[in-house]
Amino acid sequence: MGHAEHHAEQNAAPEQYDAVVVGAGFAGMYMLHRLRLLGLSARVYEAGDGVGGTWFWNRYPGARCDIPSMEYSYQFSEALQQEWEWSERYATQPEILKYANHVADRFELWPDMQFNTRVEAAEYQAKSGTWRLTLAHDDATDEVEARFVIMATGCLSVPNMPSIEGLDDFAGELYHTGVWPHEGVDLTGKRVGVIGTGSSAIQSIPLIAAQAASVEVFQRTPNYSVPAHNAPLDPAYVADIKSRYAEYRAENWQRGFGADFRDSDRSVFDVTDAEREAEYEDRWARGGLAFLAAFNDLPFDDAANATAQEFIRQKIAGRVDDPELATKLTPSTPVGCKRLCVDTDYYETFNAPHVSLVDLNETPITRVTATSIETTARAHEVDVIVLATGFDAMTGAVSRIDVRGPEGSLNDKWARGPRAYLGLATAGFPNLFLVTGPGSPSVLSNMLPSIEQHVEWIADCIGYMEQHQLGRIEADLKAEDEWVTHVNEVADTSIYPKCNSWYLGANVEGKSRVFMPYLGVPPYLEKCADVVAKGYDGFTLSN
Ligand code: NA7
Repeated sequence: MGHAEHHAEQNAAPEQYDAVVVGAGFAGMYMLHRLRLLGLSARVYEAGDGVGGTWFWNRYPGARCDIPSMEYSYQFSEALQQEWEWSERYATQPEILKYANHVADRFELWPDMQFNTRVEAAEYQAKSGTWRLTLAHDDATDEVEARFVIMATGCLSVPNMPSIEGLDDFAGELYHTGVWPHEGVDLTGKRVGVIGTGSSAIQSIPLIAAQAASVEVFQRTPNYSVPAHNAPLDPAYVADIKSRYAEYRAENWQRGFGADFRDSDRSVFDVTDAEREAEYEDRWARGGLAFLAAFNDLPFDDAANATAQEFIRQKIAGRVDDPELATKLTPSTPVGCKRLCVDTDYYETFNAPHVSLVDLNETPITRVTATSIETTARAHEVDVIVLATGFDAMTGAVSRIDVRGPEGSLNDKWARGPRAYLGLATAGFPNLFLVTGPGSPSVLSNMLPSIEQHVEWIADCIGYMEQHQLGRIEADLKAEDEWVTHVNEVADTSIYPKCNSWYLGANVEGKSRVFMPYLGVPPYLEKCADVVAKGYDGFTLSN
């Protein structure tokens, strides 16, 4: 019996929708809103028991966004952006989650969202031209059918669990930053081992250290971090932006990460050494990711990037008392090649006597026992292990759904790395859209505006199809191949392929090493608009 017949036998008449959206993060919520505006029936399925996506799950101490809150928010509704009050320069996870809930209330999204429901499979039905989805909830499975499927599954939604021998035998408390307990964790007086030193670790370690009796940080690769200089938002600053919000947002579109980035059009080599240092000092003093935009060649030119590396190295040396420890905390990779981190007192935390670093390059972890993390040197006895080991980024969530198109499975197609046209659709999978999928700027941009741009593109496309009574859209393989080649060519002109980052999938064992995001917001926006202007160039539309 074929896969399809088997399903049909299980459930003779699945519920029918025009569109199913997978995920109730910022992408899924806005997608639902736009589909409703088109007059379509739509249903959102979400594995968690609330909205917010990555902000629903990542509740570790210190979790906050490192894009300024005034631009890490929706802009589709002027009323919404005027009424919402952010309290700090960088919003905390609880505040972002509150905002997500506010949006769900304000646009009455709740009735069309179903929680605690995981989409396990999506199978294209050749006869009807619809997708049949298998849903898992409350120990039961269920099926629904939809003409369109939109994967709003997020770029950082599947935790990367390290395969360390004995981890399951650990008798103490074990947490992953990406699935932190909702009730919080009291670490008072505990001996804590933190594995990983990416953004999640760098944000949480100072707060963990404030509670714990001891903190041992197990570092495989040091990361560069720039101080956040977080602060309450100045009401005058907020009022100014709100008086010209649309203009402010438009500026964001000219830049990848937003207006606050103040992208420079100068090369490192256009200025004197003193001017260069002054620029770095100024950006360091203001804080945040904008450091990376000090000169336009930092992401592309090794010699230019080396000047930024040297500057941060000096800063780390100035923040850590023990010079040997400072050296261990100092990366040797290009700045920005792994995602730059933004911290509050990360390096200073290592000056406290109860905080120490275990350099896994010197003494790798051999196994975890019931009571310790063992390295080649010794057993480190701990009560709590915090895995700050990141995510199976960009493709993890989609790859955990068994997606089968008319010609085969998506996981087979993507076995040697994801292939998608504009990160919006993938050839062989009609009427299936990806929000901020691989090959779109996504994680190399401010995610919120990028999500909105994708949702609007997809909604406009479906609206166009409805208007012209077209039932089927599929990306052309040729257009997709050309786009994937272009994504790689652009990446190869940059520093990004030069270290083992999650942008490349290098953090996940066995994952193909392919650079997944597209580097360049303005050319990407132009390309998306051009595709539409040319009647969905690179796609085949039919009845
Ligand atoms: P990241 O940035 O992927 O960091 C994960 C960290 O965990 C990183 O330091 C890894 O070292 C380390 N890691 C992963 N697996 C292991 C094993 N097996 N042993 C030791 N260390 C390990 O994830 P985050 O959650 O911090 O941040 C993700 C993004 O969220 C961030 O970039 C922002 O965009 C927001 P490695 O560098 O791979 O050697």
